[in-house]
Amino acid sequence: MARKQTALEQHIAVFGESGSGKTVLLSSFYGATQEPQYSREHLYRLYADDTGVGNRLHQNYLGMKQEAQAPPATRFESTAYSFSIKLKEDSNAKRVRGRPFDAMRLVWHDYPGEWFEQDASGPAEQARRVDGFRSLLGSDVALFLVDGQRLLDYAGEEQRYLKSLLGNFRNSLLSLKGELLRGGEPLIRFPRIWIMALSKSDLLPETDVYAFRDLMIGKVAEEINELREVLSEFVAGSEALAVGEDFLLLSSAKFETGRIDVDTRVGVELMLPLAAMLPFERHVRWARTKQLPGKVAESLVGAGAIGVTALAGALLGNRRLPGPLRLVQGAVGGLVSKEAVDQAARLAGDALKSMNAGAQARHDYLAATLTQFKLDLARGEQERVLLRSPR
Ligand SMILES: Nc1nc2c(ncn2[C@@H]2O[C@H](COP(=O)(O)OP(=O)(O)OP(=O)(O)O)[C@@H](O)[C@H]2O)c(=O)[nH]1
Ligand SMILES: [Mg+2]
Repeated sequence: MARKQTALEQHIAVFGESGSGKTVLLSSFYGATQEPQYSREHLYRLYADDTGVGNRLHQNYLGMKQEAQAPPATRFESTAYSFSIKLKEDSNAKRVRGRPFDAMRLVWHDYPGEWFEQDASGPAEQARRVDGFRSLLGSDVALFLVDGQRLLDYAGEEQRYLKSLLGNFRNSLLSLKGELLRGGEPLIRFPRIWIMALSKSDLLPETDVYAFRDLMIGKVAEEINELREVLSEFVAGSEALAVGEDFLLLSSAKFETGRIDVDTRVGVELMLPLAAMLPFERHVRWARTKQLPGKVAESLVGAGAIGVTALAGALLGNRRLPGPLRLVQGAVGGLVSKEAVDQAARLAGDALKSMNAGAQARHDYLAATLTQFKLDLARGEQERVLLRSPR
């Protein structure tokens, strides 16, 4: 009997001033997934839900790779790009039926750089901005880009750039606040993880993620706090909010004269694991360690949140495990206990590696992919490209 197709959808929102590298990042991310080696090295394929959009991104990528041509500026566009992740064929029909979801989708929201810098020209433009912003409120993770080129331009007085970057964004948020919060009611659904990401990090080869964090905290701790305060006015349960606690280095390619090397990248491969796993880990931890208002806890980890139990079930491969991991097996939808969700979110180190190896060996591509995402994040931390908040 055919059952309804369900997709686990993860949204990510990318904020950055005009020229900070958003379109190149998206094109580099997507283009690499279309290379022949990608499907050899991964247990899934990724494609754009809209073929035309996919071709355009792929074309951007090929333009860089083959003609050393960066994609044209897109400063006025606010767009959501939807990608589907299709797992390799699993021959075990029973397991496929038992999957808590059949597909994964990544929705990438590109926030136009221009909105950062200029006030809306009139009511129509303002309405467009409010709509654009509202569409990305479903994202759990937001990436806030700090432009490596601008840091270089302001070497020695980086705070001048950083203060204006954070200040402009804070102001643009404030100008949308009245219209976004109808009746002043704070939002339950809102990006709660704001990662500070250094784009074009290839221009600053000496800077690892710790140095980037130290620069941000050293120069603009106050402005980060102010941004956190403004963001916390938008959300219900602002204890469950991490602004400037996670850091990431990004480089979409190495830009040289006459050549753009798209194979030399930093952090781009972490975008998918971050979107898929970071909210899961964080929300479960918050629910455990913080006193959250009922509605907020429910939206983060309750039955209403499609992600958490489904993801935990899939990650653990719906297997019966010893110790505290007790899974209610067999039920379509991958019912798992609260403890199992907790364990799945905390899974790390050797236990994670052996779960991943086990899933690969039994060709459970869903569990293998999700555990691989967690391994990827751990490797990103080891390589000092990613720094996750300990909170
Ligand atoms: N060195 C280096 N340069 C980059 C990188 N990514 C982007 N650039 C440069 O930055 C320029 C602008 O990048 P875009 O991706 O178009 O910027 P954007 O954020 O989309 O800008 P708007 O569309 O105007 O909002 C590119 O043309 C490249 O020259 C990177 O990873 N490394
Ligand atoms: Mg752009």
